[in-house]
Amino acid sequence: MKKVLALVMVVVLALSVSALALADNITIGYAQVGHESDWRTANTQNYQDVFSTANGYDLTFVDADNDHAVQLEAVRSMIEADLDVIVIAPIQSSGWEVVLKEAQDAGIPVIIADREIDVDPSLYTAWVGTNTENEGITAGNWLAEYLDGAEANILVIEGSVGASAAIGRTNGFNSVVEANDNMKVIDSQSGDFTQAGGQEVMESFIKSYNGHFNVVVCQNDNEAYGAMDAMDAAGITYGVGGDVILISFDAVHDGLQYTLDGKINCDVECNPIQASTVEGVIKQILNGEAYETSTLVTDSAFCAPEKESSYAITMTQEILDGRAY
Ligand code: GZL
Repeated sequence: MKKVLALVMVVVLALSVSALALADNITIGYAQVGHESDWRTANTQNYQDVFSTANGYDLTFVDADNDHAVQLEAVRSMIEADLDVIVIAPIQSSGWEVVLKEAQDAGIPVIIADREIDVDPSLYTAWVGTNTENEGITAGNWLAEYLDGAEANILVIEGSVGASAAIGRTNGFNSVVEANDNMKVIDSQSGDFTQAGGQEVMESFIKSYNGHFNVVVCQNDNEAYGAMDAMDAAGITYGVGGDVILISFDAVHDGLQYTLDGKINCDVECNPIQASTVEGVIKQILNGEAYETSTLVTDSAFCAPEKESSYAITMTQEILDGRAY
């Protein structure tokens, strides 16, 4: 009987200690875009690693499955729960004014992460993300240099409609196309940042333009994997020595493996490992310290080991082996 009592006492003590620990943990909400790509998977894992209970956080994570209405609802439930901080990776750049005002009225700091939104910056506390317009410019500059004046009929498989990452890459890339008379975008459609979407759009492009295009730009690696499947099925060669130049974005592991293998000619990086940067800003905000309202996560670009470039790093096995994601 005494042993049972002692065991019960130990369990009660352990539960109360863990409850106290949780009571001291910072409560964070992360309203995530979804699970549409390898990039997103790496970004989610990074947040779960950094904002762990062991690190002093109580993370409320919601995967909004690329549905803006679901994401708004998730943010509202985080406001209702009176979390210490809310982080949002916005699926789309519009439709945020009302819910951000609700968070502000509730006195909850909001950090916009990864992508951007079209609201007055006074409606949120801080932003941490990448410059996707610059990524588009890098892709365009790499292509212009690689073409060296040769004619380019370009097909673009865009990211999710309304996502700032798609808008930015499109605007950046097109600004370079407009400055180069030998480059022309003959069509662009959204592949929704997914492999299935990339394959579906590429199949449609092949039906419409087979034999009349020599460049395909995919706005993320998963779309590129789908486009490769579609071109393989149609007997269209791509990459180094192929009929089609293939450009991608994200530079996740498999995308860089394809770049090293010469299947992808150029892969422009977009770094998903952002959680520690967000954590630093959160700590400053909660401690009442000065903080940056806008923090850029830097990225690079990689090209196949065929031709040196001033806009991209030539891929090597060593670079691939050293990648975090
Ligand atoms: C970019 C990020 C994009 C990635 C895609 O910052 O928002 O969303 O490029 C992901 O892979 O789906």
